[in-house]
Amino acid sequence: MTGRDTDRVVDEVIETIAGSATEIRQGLVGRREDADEENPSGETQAEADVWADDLLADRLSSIDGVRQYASEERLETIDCGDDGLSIGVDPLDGSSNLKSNNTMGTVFGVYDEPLPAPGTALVASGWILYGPITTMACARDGTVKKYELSSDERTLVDDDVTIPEDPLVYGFGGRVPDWLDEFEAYVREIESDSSHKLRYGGAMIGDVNQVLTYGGIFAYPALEDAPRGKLRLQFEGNPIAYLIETAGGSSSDGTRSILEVEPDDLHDRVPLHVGNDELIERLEDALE
Ligand code: FBP
Repeated sequence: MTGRDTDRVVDEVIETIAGSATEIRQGLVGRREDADEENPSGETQAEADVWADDLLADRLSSIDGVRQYASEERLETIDCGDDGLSIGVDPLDGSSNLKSNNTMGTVFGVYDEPLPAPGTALVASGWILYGPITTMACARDGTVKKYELSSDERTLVDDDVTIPEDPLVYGFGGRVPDWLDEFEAYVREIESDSSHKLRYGGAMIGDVNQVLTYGGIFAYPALEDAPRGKLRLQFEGNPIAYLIETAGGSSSDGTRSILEVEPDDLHDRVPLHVGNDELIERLEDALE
């Protein structure tokens, strides 16, 4: 694909996801129950997970220049062309928050290789945050932009989002008794700094968006019984790492940037740590 074709397809993907967001938000009403099915990672799906995945699969796979659609909610990729870009999506991140009506998101990555691919193959990534208002953060061409979305408009509210220098918030997933000792010791150090505040909402996008807004660190780490953590590399780890790194922060799987992790399988998991450089450096030192 030429650079110009890539730009056109990325534009269309971003437009399509932005244009679907308010519809997805409204479609959550009446779809908060479990769907009696499991996703490929063995988690129970909500009706809304399956519905949002079908909606995005239809729309994104019909864009000319998209070769593959893949999501956390389906085992196999949808192959729609021999050439072009591949889209990896978590249609509803944090869908266990549906029941309690708390924050959720949609995450996407646009890769210029067939999936599974490493994060170095990303040409764009982003997320929708279904908060009190619907916003979109998007990374491409070395810049992160933030938009507010309404049913028919995408309004640019920040054309160069960077992670604030002084870290303020932290949030860590997984049960504390399941954390590795080295990770727990690191957390205690972060907590002991009185300038840091705990923020954890059970939806990665909500928590990572706090880090992007205020500075700090979010992690869903390796656990005693889950050495690769919980979050999926193609659909969550890579897109989040790409966006946070583009905004001037860092990502790590514990030893290196998440973008350098080579995938073995479409549904691989990865220990995820993202935030200010200094906090990620200290984390890697602590886990050594
Ligand atoms: P889903 O994409 O299946 O919702 O899972 C991801 C997630 O909900 C993250 O958003 C969140 O950080 C994490 O799982 C919460 O997991 P736990 O419920 O184990 O704390």
